[in-house]
Amino acid sequence: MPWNDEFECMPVEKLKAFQLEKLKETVSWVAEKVPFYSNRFKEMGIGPDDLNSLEDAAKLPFTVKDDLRDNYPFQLCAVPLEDVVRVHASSGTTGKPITGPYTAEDLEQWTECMARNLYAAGVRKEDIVQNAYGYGLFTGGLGFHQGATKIGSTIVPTSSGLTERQITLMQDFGTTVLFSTPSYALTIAERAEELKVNCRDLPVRVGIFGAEPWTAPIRREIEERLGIKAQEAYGLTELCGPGVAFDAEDQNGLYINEDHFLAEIVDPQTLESVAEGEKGELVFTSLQRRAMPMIRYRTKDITRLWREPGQDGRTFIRMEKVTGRSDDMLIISGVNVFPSQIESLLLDLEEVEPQYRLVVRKKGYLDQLVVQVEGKKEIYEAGEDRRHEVEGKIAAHIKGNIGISVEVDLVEHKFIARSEGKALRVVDERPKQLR
Ligand code: DLL
Repeated sequence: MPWNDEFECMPVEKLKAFQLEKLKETVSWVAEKVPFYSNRFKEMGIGPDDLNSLEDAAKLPFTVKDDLRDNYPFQLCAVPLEDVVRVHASSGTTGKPITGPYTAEDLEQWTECMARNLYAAGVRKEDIVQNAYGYGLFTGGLGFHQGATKIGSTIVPTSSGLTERQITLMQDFGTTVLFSTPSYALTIAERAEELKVNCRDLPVRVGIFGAEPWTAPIRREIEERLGIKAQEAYGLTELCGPGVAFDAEDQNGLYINEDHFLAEIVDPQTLESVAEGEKGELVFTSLQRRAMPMIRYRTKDITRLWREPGQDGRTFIRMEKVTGRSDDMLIISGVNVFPSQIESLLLDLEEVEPQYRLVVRKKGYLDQLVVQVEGKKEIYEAGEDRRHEVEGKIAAHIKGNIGISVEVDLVEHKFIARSEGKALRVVDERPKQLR
């Protein structure tokens, strides 16, 4: 049974009518309150009255991250600051941060979305949940905290880091649920193995992971090493944080909280809508947010959407696991490559650990990709010949599957810095103007 069957199982036609009503309300709200939007609507000659079906959302202008940066910190805010009860922010890797202000009602709705996510993963009142997402400006810590509070679970708010203490608390408190990024879950698993703690013997039975792309083989690796089910949370600061989409126990795509977010897929080049089921860039419009609603926000996340009757009667549209962002895509010898493709291929091979880094360099006019991956201890220590043999095997596996030639560097154990939050997978050493 879902957390909120009224919405999660709403008949599709009724859900769409609800979305249309909320879309019109949101467009009227921002047209009235946010000059940035009212100016754009005027320029395009569009307003709430032009929205007669959900497809008409495609007439609205897009919003991109730079719009948020240019209007930093609160120029896109639709309420006076005295009505804002919390501000989160995300810094990204370059430029100014972007802000996420919330009214009290926005916070409640976010909490509701998170409760749906956690409940679908099997979290209940009786659970002891260890929250190893960072608490602070990042939305992960407090977002998960609020959802678990709503369900009534016992929360252990460890935040990220201090890995040994995470493991001690898991043992001492009998943690049953873990929240963290997937890369931090692997860091915890590895440290536990070093400390000779067998996580599979601990009471922890489920984890909810997100905030960064992770492939199906990494999911299996986490499940195997921690002896848990690895469930998923997806979201972004611009919309609320985690709680935008979540999977259920069947792990078959992520249900989008459609009463809060209208999802579309567009071709990232032409920006035209693509047909349901086709891959492209995910675009969201907030439907109930008051402090800073987003109109057609381009996430840069690549996925596809489909609708079919879901687990426990859910009717929400589903999105495929996001394994890449359009801005993480590398073009190597003319071939488009996502880091996640390399990740999946590396995990096919038993000679390596799931710890890798992709370094992009310029060699003459060409882009060169160096795959640094940690060899299993016994392989790395078996000497140079064996290392070269494995490097050759990895390069051939990548060439055979995606057709690009890469240089492989089998590195020693712990060469790659361990992640406590979002892992850094790509290091771009090309001069800025040549990327
Ligand atoms: O990462 C919110 C979050 C916190 C989600 C905790 C899940 C768990 P941002 O820091 O603004 O917000 O980063 C948002 O992270 O556009 C995706 O590219 C990526 N991302 C988030 N969740 C997933 C996921 C939080 N499950 C950006 N799979 C998004 C793949 C994800 N990528």
